[in-house]
Amino acid sequence: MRRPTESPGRVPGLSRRGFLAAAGAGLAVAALVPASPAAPRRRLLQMNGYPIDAETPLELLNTYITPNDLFFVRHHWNPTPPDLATWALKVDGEVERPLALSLSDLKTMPRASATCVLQCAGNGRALHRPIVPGVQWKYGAVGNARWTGVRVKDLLERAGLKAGAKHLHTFGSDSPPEKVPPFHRSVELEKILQDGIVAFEMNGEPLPPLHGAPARLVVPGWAGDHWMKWLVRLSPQPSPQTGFYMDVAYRYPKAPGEPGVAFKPEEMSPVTELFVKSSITEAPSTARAGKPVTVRGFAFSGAPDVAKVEVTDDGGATWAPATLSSEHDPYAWRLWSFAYTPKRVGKATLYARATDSRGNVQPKEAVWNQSGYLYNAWPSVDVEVRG
Ligand SMILES: Nc1nc2c(c(=O)[nH]1)N[C@H]1C(S)=C(S)[C@@H](COP(=O)(O)O)O[C@H]1N2
Ligand SMILES: [Mo]
Repeated sequence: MRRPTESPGRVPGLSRRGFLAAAGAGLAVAALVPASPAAPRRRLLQMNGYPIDAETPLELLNTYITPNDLFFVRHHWNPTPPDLATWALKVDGEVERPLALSLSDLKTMPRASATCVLQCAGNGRALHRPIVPGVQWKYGAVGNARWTGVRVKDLLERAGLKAGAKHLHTFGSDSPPEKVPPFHRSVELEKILQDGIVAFEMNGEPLPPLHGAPARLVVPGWAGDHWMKWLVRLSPQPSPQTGFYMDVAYRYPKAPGEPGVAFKPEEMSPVTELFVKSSITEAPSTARAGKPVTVRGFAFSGAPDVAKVEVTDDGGATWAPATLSSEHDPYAWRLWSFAYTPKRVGKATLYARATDSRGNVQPKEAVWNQSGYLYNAWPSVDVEVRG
């Protein structure tokens, strides 16, 4: 195939680097180069690396479905959403028939939905000690939503997935400021063929721009960095994607180490499944001895279900089971409540812990790591018990 010799111009939704990658991957150059020089894209130029990052107040995460307008937002840089009029999802790489599907094409395919948790790998980073750099998420970089679209499996079958493919490379339309590496990622095909959805609806509404309109990847049970927003291209390949967001970021220690001592690259593997975790969203600050009060929260895991949530008021010597609400779906969170009757006057510290359907138990301490990923220590609240 002819390699472009001059600047390809600015193609909506495709950076020059993305263009070269696409050209290298066998897309027709003619289809990508506009006939006449394209006008510069009408958008602001980002001057530094500060993105849009916003978490949900913990006490508002008290419903099974997190409303769209309260759902946390995590962008690596200012979004440059695709032009909805010309948007197409390209499927190329290890396939027999490369595709370019419009939103209406996608909507003619069989629908699939999943109600599940989206949590940023860095949720709880602010709670690690010693402190680690990065967005100082506390509790609310997580939400539970109903995602609707088409199965990745159906898309890849339509394109004629070849046997040699093992990793799905994913690309969004956002592009970083100068000299910053692009947010290019890949997901293991085995996982994405089982559970992956290209979603164009969130909680029954068209996917909002902040959450990746017109379509994003949904990877139930896996951390948010896999959930590519503003999707423009899927490319099955034999090897994982390379680059900063694969080789340096989103890596977690294989075994715990000394807090504050950075792990070496070979001591870490990619972040994939979420860890079992409960959070407390509601608890009284005061109570009376002998009178029950209600403590509430949610719990989820990278396993499809939560088996139980327990509460202790003696530092973990004894645990009592919380009541799980009846609403649940694979990889969704489970709301729980606990009627606590304090016995003694004084300060009571309550801790919660969840156990998932594979028997993983939420640990008292999270594993410190220099990126502050997957914090999941027991949450606690203090209650002042009066006589
Ligand atoms: N294109 C693109 N997709 C992206 C990101 C991004 O910066 N660009 N951030 C990822 C990260 S790290 C997370 S946690 C989720 C956050 O999704 P939300 O903003 O819908 O909550 O999107 C993921 N998908
Ligand atoms: Mo994230």
